[in-house]
Amino acid sequence: MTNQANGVKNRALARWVAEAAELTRPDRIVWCDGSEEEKARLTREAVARGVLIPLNPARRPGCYLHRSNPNDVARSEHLTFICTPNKDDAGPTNNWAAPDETYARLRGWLKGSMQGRTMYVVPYVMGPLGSPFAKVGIELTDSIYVALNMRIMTRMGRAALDLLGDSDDFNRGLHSTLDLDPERRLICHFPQDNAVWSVGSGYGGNALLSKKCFALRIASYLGHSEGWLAEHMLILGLESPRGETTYIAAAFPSACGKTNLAMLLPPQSFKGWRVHTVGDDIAWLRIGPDGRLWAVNPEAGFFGVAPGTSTKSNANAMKTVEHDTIFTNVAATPDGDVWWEGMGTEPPPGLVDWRGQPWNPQSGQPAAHPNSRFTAPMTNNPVLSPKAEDPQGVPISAIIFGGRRASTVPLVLEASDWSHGVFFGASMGSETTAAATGKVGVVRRDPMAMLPFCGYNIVDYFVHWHEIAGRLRNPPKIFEVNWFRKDRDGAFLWPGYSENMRVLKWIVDRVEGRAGAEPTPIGMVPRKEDLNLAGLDIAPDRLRQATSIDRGEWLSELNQIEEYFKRLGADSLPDFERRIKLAREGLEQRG
Ligand code: GTP
Ligand code: SPV
Ligand code: MN
Repeated sequence: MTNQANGVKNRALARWVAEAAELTRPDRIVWCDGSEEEKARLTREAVARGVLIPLNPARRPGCYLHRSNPNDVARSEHLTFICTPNKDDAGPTNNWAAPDETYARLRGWLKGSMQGRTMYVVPYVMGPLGSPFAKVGIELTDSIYVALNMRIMTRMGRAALDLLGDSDDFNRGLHSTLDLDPERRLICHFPQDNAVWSVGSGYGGNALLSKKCFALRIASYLGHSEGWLAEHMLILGLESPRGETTYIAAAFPSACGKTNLAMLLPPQSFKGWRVHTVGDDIAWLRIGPDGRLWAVNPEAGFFGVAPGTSTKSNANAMKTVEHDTIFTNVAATPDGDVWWEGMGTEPPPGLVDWRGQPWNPQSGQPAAHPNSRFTAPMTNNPVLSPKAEDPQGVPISAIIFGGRRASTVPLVLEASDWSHGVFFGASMGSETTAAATGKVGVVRRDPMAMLPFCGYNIVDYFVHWHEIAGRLRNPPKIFEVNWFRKDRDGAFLWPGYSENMRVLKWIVDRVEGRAGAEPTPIGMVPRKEDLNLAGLDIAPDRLRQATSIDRGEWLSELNQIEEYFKRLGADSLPDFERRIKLAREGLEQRG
């Protein structure tokens, strides 16, 4: 076995890599340094092995296409485990398995799993370099695709080893694709060891261990004990024509619009307003010395949903993926470009589908997989915030929770205070999407969009959210939104995308005390005159449907929320009980 440890001095790291190699028996160990030379070398090798397909350099310079195994195209929530010594620490929403047994089982699968393969040692930093938020992870992987994606998604290489020094405080991620057999696929978290072992999958959140595994599941556990929050949130800065920027964090479940909102291009009528992206998927939030909530985006790239992305819906994302992007499971055109449903162009003849087969438009099958994705460096984004690399992060003035709900939830609601906002987040529901394997379009409760990502007991998580308030002198206002309400024919009532700017503006105006609102039993809502609707083409009746609160729907919603909290054992949290009671009484009085 060759092992270019490059004079790595960290003994804890050297020992751990040696142990993993002893178990998995790779032919070679390659320590990634993050250099351009290394990128070129790994890319050449990936192309030679057919892992990456070069796209037409005239149309997509520096871009490649990857096709996953068709059985491995989304996160596998049923195969994801939190392995704490006590089952109760994983709580009622997580799959749990005992750590000792799980390590033993995985060791069995990993024995010799890298024979004939290369082990890449991928050191990375989550959070801006020099930030008090920053944390180091090391992923050992036998996937060259993972190594190349990690180079885009994180601050990868030398910088991480420099930051680590001789400390043993780093996330230990061990990843092996084995033979991609779903029967031998498990994503296991050991928060007490700051470790993740992921086997049998090469896809996204299952395999890029920096992302959902470390920056959400393990980080939320660390945040619980250290007094901060790791959340499934975008972060954006909204700049007014006067040049004042307000920072907003928003939690929506997977494939429910975070990337789109984070890169929003305001409509024509909003002259002088600009959105700046700080992050599109994950936020680490801490209480600053000023008593405000400060946020950083721990990532360095976007792993975004391709379908539905067009010049019309998200022009900034289209620009972001023009160069130096890895596409996964999209369709390929005969001239070496990419295509997906909702791109806004007709599918060209001779299209090859995400499996690599000629696509038949009559087949009724999509050409791109519904969870096909792009991996692009955040610096490609034309509206990247100048604060994206700020070690201190940005001060958050508003938090938005949102889901994908065909009915019930109105366009926007404002909470009366922090604890009401925690109730919004804890009780939210959303229709399932293609981002995880399983049925699509079923409403499930997804507290704070963290159901698949909270690395500890969800009831403790709710309490943690409540306790944060005690240390905030200037808490953000909290809102709930729903871009996805539908009419009887199944068409979206609200045009969404750029037009969501109108809701963002109301939110900023509420933060500044400039706009009005009307109280309802569910929350505060804008009256028609409180929203800037200039230049918006929407029938008054449709707007009314999008913003209305239906008594019957909400009484049934409250029953479902109450039942869910009971199932979790969260019904005894005094504030939740009171919120449900108050809302019910209010609705009943409305008659
Ligand atoms: P993850 O990366 O899985 O966490 O997803 P995300 O929350 O970043 O979702 P994204 O912005 O990629 O959007 C997912 C899908 O929702 C895409 O197909 C979008 O086109 C669609 N979408 C986003 N915003 C809107 C909206 O305002 N209205 C409607 N109707 N669809 C939207
Ligand atoms: C999500 O599913 O929320 C994602 C994509 O952002 S993945 O990296 O696969 O988790
Ligand atoms: Mn996500």
